[in-house]
Amino acid sequence: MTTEILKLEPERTEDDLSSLYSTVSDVLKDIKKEGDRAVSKYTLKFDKLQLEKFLLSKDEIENKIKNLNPKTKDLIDENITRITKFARFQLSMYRDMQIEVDGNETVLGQKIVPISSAGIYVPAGRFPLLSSALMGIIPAKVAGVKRIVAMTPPGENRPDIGVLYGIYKAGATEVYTIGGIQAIGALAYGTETIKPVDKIFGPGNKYVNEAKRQVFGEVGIDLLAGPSEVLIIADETANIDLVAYDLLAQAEHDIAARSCLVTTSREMALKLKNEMPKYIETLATREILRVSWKEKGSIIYCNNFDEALEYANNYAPEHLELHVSIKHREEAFEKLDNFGSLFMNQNTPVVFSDKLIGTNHTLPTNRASRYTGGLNVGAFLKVLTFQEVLGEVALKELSRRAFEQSKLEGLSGHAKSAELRAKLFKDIRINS
Ligand code: HSO
Ligand code: ZN
Repeated sequence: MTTEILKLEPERTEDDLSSLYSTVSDVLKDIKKEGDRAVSKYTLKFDKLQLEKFLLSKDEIENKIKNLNPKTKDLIDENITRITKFARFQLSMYRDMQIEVDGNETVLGQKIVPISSAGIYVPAGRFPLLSSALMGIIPAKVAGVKRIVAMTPPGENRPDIGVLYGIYKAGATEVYTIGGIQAIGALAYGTETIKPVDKIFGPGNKYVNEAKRQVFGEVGIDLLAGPSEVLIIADETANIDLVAYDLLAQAEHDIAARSCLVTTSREMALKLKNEMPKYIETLATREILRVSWKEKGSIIYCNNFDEALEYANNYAPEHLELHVSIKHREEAFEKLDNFGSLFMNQNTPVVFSDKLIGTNHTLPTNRASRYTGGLNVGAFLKVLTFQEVLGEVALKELSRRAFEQSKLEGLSGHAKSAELRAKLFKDIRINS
């Protein structure tokens, strides 16, 4: 192995998971039992707010967003157009279809149906991310979900007016100012004034994530999005400024955000190791960056490109940027298969997909890209199957086989159900 670690993020220290578990489960239990009263109680406890009601009416929303400056509206409107376009394109690969087997006597098929209600959690972190709501609401709308419930934390200047504009324009049908565990509990169990939803989507802090994990089963969930990550693969052709700022663009999210450079250029690796502090000082988010780069930044030098690809596949990052030659780009595209979203060349930074390029920015973190991709229209759809036996020849054969198998398994009810079918065949193709 010729990989050399020039800078590695320190070992992860595990949070006290048992106290997280019990805090969340206590709140959820209370919300399940006490409904609105518990939501109010925890809003007072965690958000320090005594709220009369949580629902924002259409009039209230329109009143709040009417003074949003036209430039911000234009940015959000264009994002909506582009994200919608890609979600529609993704929808086009889902089709109702059927196939005839057994000499056309048996039909097997699938029917695509949207879930009927979706809860979209819209976090309100240190920075108001104007696109976050769009990434959950737009694919829901495109999929045909009828009831789209947005929940976002209350507080001073919350919801951010731009974010609220996005929630409204993207197509939420109900908007509540509820945050954290309370929001996930209200969405999962419902309260006297809020109907529960079928599936909960959207990123959040560790409490939101844990709450989503605990309500899974009662409702569906999308994925558990943790702190943001980027891994950049750079060869000798890369531009060091672009690499440095793209690492920092990710690291500035919060002190837990992770940035990793994997490079076949030893010169670049050494230079960035030394110069990153200088790059950091050029940005207004330097206070966060100093911590996140120190705690979570890494630089890995690989002696050959294959090793760089292997390192990336094992890291399984949320975002993966390629700053490499055309030859390496083709090789990378073929061999990389663990990433939330891939940024194919140095003209295509993560910030484009964060905001507007059109692909979804809610992506798997914490190595979850080993087993899933990011949020997409398919998460709002159910692929339901059906089958129909039409002819007697097919029926006899299916009946015989199902009967025999049921006997082998000791399931006599199943055997009877199969056997009777053959005896009582009815040709439903003949009008009766
Ligand atoms: N990088 C974040 C999304 C985002 N960043 C939006 C800025 N705006 C998670 O993928
Ligand atoms: Zn970002």
